[in-house]
Amino acid sequence: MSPIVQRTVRTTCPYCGVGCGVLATVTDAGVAIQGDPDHPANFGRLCSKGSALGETLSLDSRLLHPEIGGIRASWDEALDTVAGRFRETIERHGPDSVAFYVSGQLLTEDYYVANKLMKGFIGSANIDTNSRLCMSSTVAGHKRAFGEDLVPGCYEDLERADLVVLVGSNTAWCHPVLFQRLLAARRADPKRRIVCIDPRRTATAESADLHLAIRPGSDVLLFNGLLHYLRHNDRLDFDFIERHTEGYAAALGTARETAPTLPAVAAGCGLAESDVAQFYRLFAATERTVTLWSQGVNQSTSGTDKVNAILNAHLATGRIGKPGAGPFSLTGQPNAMGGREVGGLANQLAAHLDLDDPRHRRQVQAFWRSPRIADRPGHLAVDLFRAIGEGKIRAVWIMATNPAVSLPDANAVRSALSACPFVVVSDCERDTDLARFAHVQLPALAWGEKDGTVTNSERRISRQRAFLGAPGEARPDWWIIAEVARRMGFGAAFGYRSPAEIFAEHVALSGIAGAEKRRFDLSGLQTAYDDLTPTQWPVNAGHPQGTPRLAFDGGSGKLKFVAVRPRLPVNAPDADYPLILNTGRIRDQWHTMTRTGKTPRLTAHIPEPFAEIHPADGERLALADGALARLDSRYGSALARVRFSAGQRPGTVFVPMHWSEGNSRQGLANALVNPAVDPVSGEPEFKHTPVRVAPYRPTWYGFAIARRRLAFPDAAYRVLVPGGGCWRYELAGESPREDWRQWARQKAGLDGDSLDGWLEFADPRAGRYRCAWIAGERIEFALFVSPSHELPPRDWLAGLFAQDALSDAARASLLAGRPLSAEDDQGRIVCACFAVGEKTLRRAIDAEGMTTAEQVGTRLKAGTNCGSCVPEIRTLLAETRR
Ligand SMILES: Nc1nc2c(c(=O)[nH]1)N[C@H]1C(S)=C(S)[C@@H](COP(=O)(O)OP(=O)(O)OC[C@H]3O[C@@H](n4cnc5c(=O)[nH]c(N)nc54)[C@H](O)[C@@H]3O)O[C@H]1N2
Ligand SMILES: Nc1nc2c(c(=O)[nH]1)N[C@H]1C(S)=C(S)[C@@H](COP(=O)(O)OP(=O)(O)OC[C@H]3O[C@@H](n4cnc5c(=O)[nH]c(N)nc54)[C@H](O)[C@@H]3O)O[C@H]1N2
Ligand code: SF4
Ligand SMILES: [Mo]
Repeated sequence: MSPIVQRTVRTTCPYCGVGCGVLATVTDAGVAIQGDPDHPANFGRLCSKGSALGETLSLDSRLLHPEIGGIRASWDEALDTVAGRFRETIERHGPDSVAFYVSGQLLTEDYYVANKLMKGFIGSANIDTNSRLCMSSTVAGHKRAFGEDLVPGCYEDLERADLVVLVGSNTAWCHPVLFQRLLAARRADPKRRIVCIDPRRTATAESADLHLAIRPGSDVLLFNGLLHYLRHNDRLDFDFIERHTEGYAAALGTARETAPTLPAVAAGCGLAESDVAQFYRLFAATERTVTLWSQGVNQSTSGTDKVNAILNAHLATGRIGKPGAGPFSLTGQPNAMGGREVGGLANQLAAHLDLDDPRHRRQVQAFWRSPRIADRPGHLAVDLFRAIGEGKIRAVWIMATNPAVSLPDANAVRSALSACPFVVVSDCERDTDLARFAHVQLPALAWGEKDGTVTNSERRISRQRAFLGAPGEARPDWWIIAEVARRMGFGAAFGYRSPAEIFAEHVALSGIAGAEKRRFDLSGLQTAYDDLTPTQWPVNAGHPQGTPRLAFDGGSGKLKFVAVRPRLPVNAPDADYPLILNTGRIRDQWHTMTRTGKTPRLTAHIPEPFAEIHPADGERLALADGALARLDSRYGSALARVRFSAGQRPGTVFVPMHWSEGNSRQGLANALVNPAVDPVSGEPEFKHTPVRVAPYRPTWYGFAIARRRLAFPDAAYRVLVPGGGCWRYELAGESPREDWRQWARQKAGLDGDSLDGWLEFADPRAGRYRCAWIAGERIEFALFVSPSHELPPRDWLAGLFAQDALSDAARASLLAGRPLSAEDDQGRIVCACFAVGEKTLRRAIDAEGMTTAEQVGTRLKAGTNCGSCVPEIRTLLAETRR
């Protein structure tokens, strides 16, 4: 790490779409990270992931040089190879035989250049993005209702609303700082209400005033029922409907027909009538209502219809674009919104202009001075990889996303990639699951090294600024793309020298969009790029300071109701696959874990892939809490640690999306997920796959902890968990083993016969084995094996690796796996910021009779920094009370 500055740099968090401002200070001891008190998204707060950013900057696993066929190459060789192969493929098979697959984790400038090269110069629209997996149902729903992809509201609306309805959003874990703002607003005015609609009782649901554990996929029915209820109870804003909307009668007709009565809705949604009635009454009575949604809505085969069902309720009540009232789609990735602005999806053009509008195409082509312009949509993500598998696409360039892990039916994606004649991967990391398929790997700059802009969920553009120098030969993505463009013969249009020049071009193009009556318009932006302060678009002559809220006061065409019919997910559970697999996120991991998975502080909360299931289902299936289960779908299989949870809806099982083959063996959720997509948006149904769950019965369970990374080709299940100064492996194996000592000593790297410092307990008849190796005063290695999953907790043992000298007491209890004194046993980490464990919390709550999270905070500091663990502390308090 070579510090280029010794001052504090104002930048933006690279994780979620909240888009928090970050102050990064490079010191000799590393990079200190703080929330930016002046940033309007977070006012100084950061969540557990944001505050651990300084711990994710190591270069250990980075890709630092271009590689061709896994061998280091020069930039010239690599770029010429990419340009040459793309040109050749296009000459032989036409522009639609190549594709880019990009990401909402690119900066706007990178994204802009990629889109320009593909749509304007290659002349195909085969550029799609991981936002297809994320926001595309919302984009499609917005376009149907507003004619443009617009988020009308802003974060402040959440604080001014009297009712916030969270649909399919685990905000507490996935947009934690925004959730903290929401909870603070409710504390300030306890009349405010939060309703959470989610099949699972999530941390978000725990904090809500009302939780509707909806039947998966039935949201359209619930919101059609709401529209019908609002009409029936005369709560509609007919003035607004008349003046600003069209299509009301048809939408209401369909709502009446499909959601005729409250009992019918409650039955269809699997909810208690009284709960549905309470939600409807609250919504009807509360003028200042914000409905906020994310992936429980989008990632569905009726995702676009779910979005429009929600929008219909807001249009019918005129609650849109007003302080404290409006529909609000949360974006996931740091620059999901920026990608939408540059037209990064295969069915968009650029700057909110339309691919299917010949005038728009002519304007963009003239602006780009490009030889051609794509005139029909390209392949959408899932379909794109199918086209690769079918040989229709023969060269693909993947940037800042890992489709081998994050696309549904991952096994099919992997076979498509291995059949593809030419795969280019731009990434910061060297050894991802995707890298194995790459013919050329291009090293990209990472967060902290690159410069550009991102746009958050409330349309706010912020700068990401570099505070570290470029490591190795890594380069910014925009530079890599522009160099390939130049080598393909398009140099004149790609001669950028800085992200500022690209941004200026993007701003100029947005002016054309503004003139075409698009709300997306940055033409009024006056500030110099380097000084850009967080600004909400549109920024134009009418709104030189930006626009917090988009008013719908006529002028830009009528808003449209869309008549939507409830549909069941396309793949229904059956006798062979009777449970519904739901997938999503956990609090402290980000996607495929390339950054968050490196930090012990963030892996401590939930270290392993798990399958959360209702205890009644679990017992019926002979599963045991803490043991392993095998999950099978029509597409593939996976292993996961069983977690019984009464908050899981019976008939469903939840598995996190994060684990890859690289950090687990058989922990990949998307090996199971069906590739069904929404017919309008093409977004995959990640939340609903029929599966079968059964006990997995290995011959042995175990874990190993070592100071260096180890390989376990002989374990059928393996999960890597980084610790402070050690690596831990959760293991299970199918082949019986007699020679545990030999195996352990080989893993520990010991070849002599000396048993100096070797502690061991073996009970071969029972299949139990435990050993530890102490060199001098320090523990170097430990292995625990048992025929059952019941092994000692790992946190205490792993903690010993952080010590330079073991105490006598620690030595004495090493093989017990437990400290002699219970006080030394923290248990699983709950508060990642201050490393406070579950057992410590329970003991303190119990001993001191604590009843509130505030008391816990005062006593143990837990929950007082980012607050992400407060919902969990509340659960512990409630359990202890019981
Ligand atoms: N910690 C963390 N935060 C993140 C990310 C991360 O990886 N880790 N990723 C970011 C990204 S890219 C995104 S897109 C967002 C996603 O943020 P969220 O959408 O909040 O996260 P998910 O866990 O994918 O899914 C949300 C919820 O949808 C529920 N759900 C499933 N089926 C249905 C249904 O039929 N109806 C309803 N109403 N709900 C349903 C699930 O049970 C789940 O709790 O998070 C962002 N923030
Ligand atoms: N089962 C299931 N699957 C899902 C989801 C789900 O809910 N369930 N959610 C979906 C959603 S919403 C999303 S957004 C996707 C996310 O899935 P992915 O986009 O595949 O996940 P990431 O781990 O964020 O991948 C980012 C990659 O880009 C690299 N990278 C980071 N920064 C840069 C950069 O600046 N330049 C370059 N070139 N590379 C960079 C990282 O090292 C990493 O390898 O997953 C989707 N998949
Ligand atoms: S909420 Fe957390 S992950 Fe999201 S932007 Fe803020 S600090 Fe980053
Ligand atoms: Mo996402």
